[in-house]
Amino acid sequence: MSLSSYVRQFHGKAFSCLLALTCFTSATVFAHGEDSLEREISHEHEHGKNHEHDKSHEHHKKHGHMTDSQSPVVLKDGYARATFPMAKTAAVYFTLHNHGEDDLQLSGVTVDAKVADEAQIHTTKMEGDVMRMRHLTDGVTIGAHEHVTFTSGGYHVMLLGLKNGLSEGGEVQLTLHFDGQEPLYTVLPVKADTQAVHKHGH
Ligand SMILES: [Cu+2]
Repeated sequence: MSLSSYVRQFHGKAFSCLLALTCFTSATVFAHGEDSLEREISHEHEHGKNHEHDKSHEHHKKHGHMTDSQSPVVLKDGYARATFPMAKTAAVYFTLHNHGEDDLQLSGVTVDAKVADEAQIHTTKMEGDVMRMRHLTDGVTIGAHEHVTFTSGGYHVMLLGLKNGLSEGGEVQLTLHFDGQEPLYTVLPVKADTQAVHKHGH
């Protein structure tokens, strides 16, 4: 993706992010369960259109998702790529938005032990005509008011030591760890990804 199209894409999303910011961030960070993605989306709409903040807060208090800390991190469009049943590795993709005033460091990711042994932050680079992945042990920086997309051919979270592969319709429980921030717990759906070109050498 060229820089200019990246910037255009970011600016297109910035406005809706701003509208949703006030209450949406904490709702997203602490939401969990298999319908967390749908909840995030519907709440964003709710906030954007109606500004029914009080009603939404009630909902989250009732379900125990609301806390006093306001994390600046919002995870969107997350999913894990389905694998064949005996696969030992899988890739996870999402976009992380940093609505805060300070740069954020995603320092590591952990995965539910029932799903896989380990989760690593990887980057992908072309070396000649070979695509190679590298484990980013220092993590990834998300600049203030910026977002970073984890996608096929770029940054991704790699699950290692899958217990049963990942089948479409399943889910993956991940915890994202940030320097100086509350961890972000999220449950992502498993989806078949027909456009992926990601190959793994693990
Ligand atoms: Cu990888």
